[in-house]
Amino acid sequence: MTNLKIAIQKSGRLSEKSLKILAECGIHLTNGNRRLVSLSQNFPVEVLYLRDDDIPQYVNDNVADIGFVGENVVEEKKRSVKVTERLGFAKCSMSLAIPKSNDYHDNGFFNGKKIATSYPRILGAYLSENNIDAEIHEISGSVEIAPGIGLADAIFDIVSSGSTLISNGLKEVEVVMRSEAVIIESPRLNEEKRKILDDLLFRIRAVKASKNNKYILLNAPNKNLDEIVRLIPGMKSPTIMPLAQEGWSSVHSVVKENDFWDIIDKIRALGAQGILVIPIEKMIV
Ligand code: PRT
Ligand code: ZN
Repeated sequence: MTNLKIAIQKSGRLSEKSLKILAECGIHLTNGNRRLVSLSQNFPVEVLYLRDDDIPQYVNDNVADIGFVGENVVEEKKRSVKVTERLGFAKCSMSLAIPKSNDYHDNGFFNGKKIATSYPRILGAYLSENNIDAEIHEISGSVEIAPGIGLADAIFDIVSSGSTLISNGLKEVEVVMRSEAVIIESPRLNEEKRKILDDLLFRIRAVKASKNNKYILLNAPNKNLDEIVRLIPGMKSPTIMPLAQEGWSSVHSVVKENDFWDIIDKIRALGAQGILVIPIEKMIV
């Protein structure tokens, strides 16, 4: 039987969340202790545990069929893999940072400077696009300490909260790219594997949609029903049921998490009461 081989980071920032997505898709893995490979008894996949830097290469070479990895790593490794789905976690920027006491006006600052990074390819592309003549100093870890010990004038690294920069006396001055975890796929999937991937993506999208939406129930005065329904159109249209109390209805619908507070204010102003908001576990649109 064919299994879709999924590469996941063995241990690091992406590991838990990648495994959680599979679990939320109802995929149970045996031997969850991440030795080398886990199999699933209820879905045709097997999981390979790798260093994140190796994932694009393994997917490119068809050792794995798909991989869960940061976009920054995909960009740096430049293999012929395709980004299939964005996963919305491990969000970060790839940024240039300099000692906070330096004046900065524009990226011309970097001309003639030495920049330490673990991402020479992304940085190199940025410098040449911007006609900046700087020296790239490649180091594999603790990039943020390079200016402090006189190894470089600036750094190009991952920034998320920014606290690592602050504690090293640096400031972010240019965001070169934004990144999040993505699924990449091999350029050579056969039909059987493509079908498994499509089934997996169907489940992943249902899980993602459920997280971005909430189920909402409320009581509304009938005189404002039309306006309220316009604000919470739901998936097709809301369910409306009469309340025992004359002149009132119960409205059930789905709202987007991002629009939520804005909508709540508006429907309250239209007289909605007893508003209940409930998380959705899976959502098939
Ligand atoms: O061992 P392996 O090679 O598999 O793992 P790794 O150590 O190379 O990677 P890991 O687990 O640290 O990160 C995996 C991926 O998570 C990265 O490639 C990014 O796509 C993503 N990611 C998201 C981050 C961060 N946020 C992040 N903050 N990766 C690293 N960091 C580092 C950053 O370099 C900084 O030094 O965390 C530090 C703290 O960041 P601040 O700004 O929050 O202080
Ligand atoms: Zn790594």
